[in-house]
Amino acid sequence: MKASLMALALLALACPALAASEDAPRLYAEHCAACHGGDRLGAIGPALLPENLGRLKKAEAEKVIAEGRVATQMPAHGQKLSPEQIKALAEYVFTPLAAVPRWGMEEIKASRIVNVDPASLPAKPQWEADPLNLFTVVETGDHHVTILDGDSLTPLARFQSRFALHGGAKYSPDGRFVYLASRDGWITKYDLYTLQIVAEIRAGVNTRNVAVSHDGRFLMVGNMLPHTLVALDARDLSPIQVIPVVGDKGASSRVSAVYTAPPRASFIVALKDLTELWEIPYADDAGPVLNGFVHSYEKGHEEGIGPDGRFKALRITIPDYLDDFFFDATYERAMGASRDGMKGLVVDLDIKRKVAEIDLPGMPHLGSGIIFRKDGRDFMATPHLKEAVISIIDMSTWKTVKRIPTLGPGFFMRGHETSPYAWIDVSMGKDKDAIQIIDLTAMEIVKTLRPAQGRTTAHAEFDRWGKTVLISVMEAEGELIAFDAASFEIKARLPMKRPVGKYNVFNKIHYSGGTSH
Ligand code: DHE
Repeated sequence: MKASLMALALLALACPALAASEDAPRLYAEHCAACHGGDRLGAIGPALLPENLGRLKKAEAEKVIAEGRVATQMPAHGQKLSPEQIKALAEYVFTPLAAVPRWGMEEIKASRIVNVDPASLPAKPQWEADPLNLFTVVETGDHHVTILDGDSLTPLARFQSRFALHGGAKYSPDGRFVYLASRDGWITKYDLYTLQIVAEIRAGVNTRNVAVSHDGRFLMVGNMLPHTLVALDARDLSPIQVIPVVGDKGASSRVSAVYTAPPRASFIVALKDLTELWEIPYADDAGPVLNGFVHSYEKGHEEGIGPDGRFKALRITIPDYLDDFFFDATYERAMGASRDGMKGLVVDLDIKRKVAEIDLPGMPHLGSGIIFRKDGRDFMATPHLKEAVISIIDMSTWKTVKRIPTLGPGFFMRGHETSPYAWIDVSMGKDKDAIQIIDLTAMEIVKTLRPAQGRTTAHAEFDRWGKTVLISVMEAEGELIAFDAASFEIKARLPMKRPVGKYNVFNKIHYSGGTSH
């Protein structure tokens, strides 16, 4: 024993990297735990888990440890730690935890912060602007959110957000409140009328996204860690129920996405590790309806899931795992992107099974797709994360009617009921500074813009009238560029810190076919 310890010590002397990696938990406890939590689940700093670090590369993590992060409380450690120690720490935070951390009702409840009694809020906006033409702009560069007046293109407010907000901001049905989700599981409720945070709660350790019921009463949070869905009361974010995401054979799963299906009064949930799509009804009469429904189907195919409580889920067995999905205009069908990235599945939510396959290679980012009407029919258009193409699918036949070649693979796509054009980015390819505009009638690209040469430019969003389009220059010292939607001329440039997404109140609360929900 003594000999092997001695050998290790000698080896460590000869190899500082080995010494540092052996020491990583101690280094973490000494330099990181106070802010990021001894369990790496986050405290005043974000959680340091591979799932939460998302697209951050190890080399970037090393740079942050060495140099700190501007405009945050993250200090530089380059003077205190050797390069080997910094490397070991980066390696350590990218190591998955040995066991899924507990984050149940007790922990969720204890995390809730209520800043304002929602009942005490004034009935009217405390500022002059069109409340339905506001944009919520998420700036991940310094973890802030800007509330922008969509008419004057001037900010009404800017506030610090939780670390790494991700996914679309969601609004209450009247457009008054905005709900934001961070990758760390924090859900924030912000009042646009008084420009203040109403309440916050940590619903998970690593959250995928949040949906708001169309009647504004509930929020459903989909988590990756732990494997749960968490229902919240939209008024003050008090937790109602934690639903374990467990399949009929007992295996649990991460949530791929949860979205609201308004005409069904239900949440629809796709899962990363189970070949099931879940529907969770939230109408007051859902209980009895659900029970009747459950018994009318064969056990194992569909049944109520979860502990007793207000919400129960129905499962639909499907042939593949879904990473992302999208609805048709009636919300009777969900189109999902399959794991192999080769095809899309169409699942009929009423007859509860897959009804068609769509020829969709190249990992479509379906949540970013749009629906538009042409010749009296609905078409769906979607970008692909791995292919330089936009696919257009006739939603009555599920046939791909056109593949429009683009300058590169892209993330996002946007249209608007009043505009003949859709705007796409090609930010996953080498022409990451280009924005391309598609004429939806001709189904072809009519214009390529490069408003900020050499800089990553992505994510369009129309204003409520379809007259202005906002685009992000997604760089640390980035900007929001406002274009005239018809002439494609620049109307304004607003400096921002890596603005990622922007969400127009009117378009979201009216479930515009041209934007995400
Ligand atoms: Fe996103 C939305 C999944 C990486 C920026 N992204 C979403 C949604 C999903 C998703 C399921 C819909 C949530 C909603 O609106 O309720 N995103 C994924 C991934 O699987 C992926 C590829 C890997 C991951 O890290 O999770 C991924 N996403 C990114 C990024 O790297 C982006 C560009 C920068 C970032 O901040 O993380 C990014 N995702 C966005 C944005 C939206 C989004 C801006 C909202 C789009 C919208 O307009 O609604």
